[in-house]
Amino acid sequence: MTDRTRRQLLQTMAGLGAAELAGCERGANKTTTFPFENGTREIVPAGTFPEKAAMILQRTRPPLLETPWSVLGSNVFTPNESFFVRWHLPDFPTDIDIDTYRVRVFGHVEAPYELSLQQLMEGFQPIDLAAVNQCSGNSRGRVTPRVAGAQWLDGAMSNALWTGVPLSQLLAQAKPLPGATHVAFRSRERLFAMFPSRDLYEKYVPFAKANDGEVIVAYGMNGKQMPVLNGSPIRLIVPGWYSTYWVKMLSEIEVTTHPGPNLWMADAYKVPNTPNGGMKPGETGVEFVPISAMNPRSFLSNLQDGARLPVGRPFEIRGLAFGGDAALTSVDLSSDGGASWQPAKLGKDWGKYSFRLWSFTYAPQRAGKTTLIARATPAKGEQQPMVGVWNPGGFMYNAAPRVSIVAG
Ligand SMILES: Nc1nc2c(c(=O)[nH]1)N[C@H]1C(S)=C(S)[C@@H](COP(=O)(O)O)O[C@H]1N2
Ligand SMILES: [Mo]
Repeated sequence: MTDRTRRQLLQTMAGLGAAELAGCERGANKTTTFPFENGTREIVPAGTFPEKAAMILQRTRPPLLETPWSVLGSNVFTPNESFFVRWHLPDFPTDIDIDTYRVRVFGHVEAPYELSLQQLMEGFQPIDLAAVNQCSGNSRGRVTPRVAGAQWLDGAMSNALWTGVPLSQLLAQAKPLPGATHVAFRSRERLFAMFPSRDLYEKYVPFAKANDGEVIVAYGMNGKQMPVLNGSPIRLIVPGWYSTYWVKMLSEIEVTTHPGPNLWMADAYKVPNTPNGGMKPGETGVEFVPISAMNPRSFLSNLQDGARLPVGRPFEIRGLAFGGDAALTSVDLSSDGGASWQPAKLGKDWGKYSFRLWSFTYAPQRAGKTTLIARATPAKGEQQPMVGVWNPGGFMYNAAPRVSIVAG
């Protein structure tokens, strides 16, 4: 993002005061049906939610909006207006005064300070970084046995090119004291808090991760301001980690000497302390830890179960994939139940935290039904598994996608 667009961003943000959450008058809207029980969802038309295109409605207040696969599956960067939305608390600000907005950097530091948006944008060297924002519960509807929580299909994730200031620069200016272990991030929802211990969104990230130079306080999203619902004017980007850490409307950055004994860290968003975050349903004595790094995933974009393909004629299968918290090294396809694999052609590499498009030319050899499986392999860590992990939160699901086609 150039200096000029940064200045323009400051100006356009001034217009945000008008953004009001739509009253959601809904009548005979379209629906879509996900491939699981109780899977029918309404598709709300463009403009139902401010700055948003047509979205799959999971919940109105606070909004949970899933990105339609027709948009997600064919774009390396998800357009801002189609980027998925997830809020936990109903009362978040929809009216932001960019002149008085401040972010405070304080806590276990020698030199606490606060910044206006202008100081953040003009006083530091920004970077651009492509990164997938994925909800820990993405694809929860596919988890078996079923678990409670938002029953997303695969659209609780999106990818953007983020512009902002590496958090390491902001921390350096505050001069952290010896003994700092974590950094806490809080958002503007707390200004609305009636019960401060619960009505506040707060996450803690280990200090070393927060200070790694890739964690960003972002103000730009795909070269534009971010929609209010995606955290305007600033949000945290934790590349490679689930989006529960990507605090929107960020207003406090506190260096701490503890991991945060609050609801969001101690109770919610915890996974079994096993290599893949999975366990057996009903298993006891399992140790739980806060969720962190994402695992690899691949998706098929242009084939649905039951698709008919002519025998012998090449068909270009398309999809997208990402490596989780490591680079994606390959996407491979199998048409024999996983006995043998052939590599897909990978599209442009936008960096290790980004979506990557892929394609694979497939010509069915004989008539009949065939199951195709796609599998992502990251530079480090486990390959995408054939069976999705299970845990009581329905987190980290990443089974290799499969689709049955009929050749004839
Ligand atoms: N302030 C604030 N930030 C938040 C949340 C929230 O409820 N409040 N939810 C988190 C979770 S769990 C998700 S999945 C992402 C969703 O980001 P998005 O709405 O931009 O897609 O925001 C994260 N950051
Ligand atoms: Mo989430």
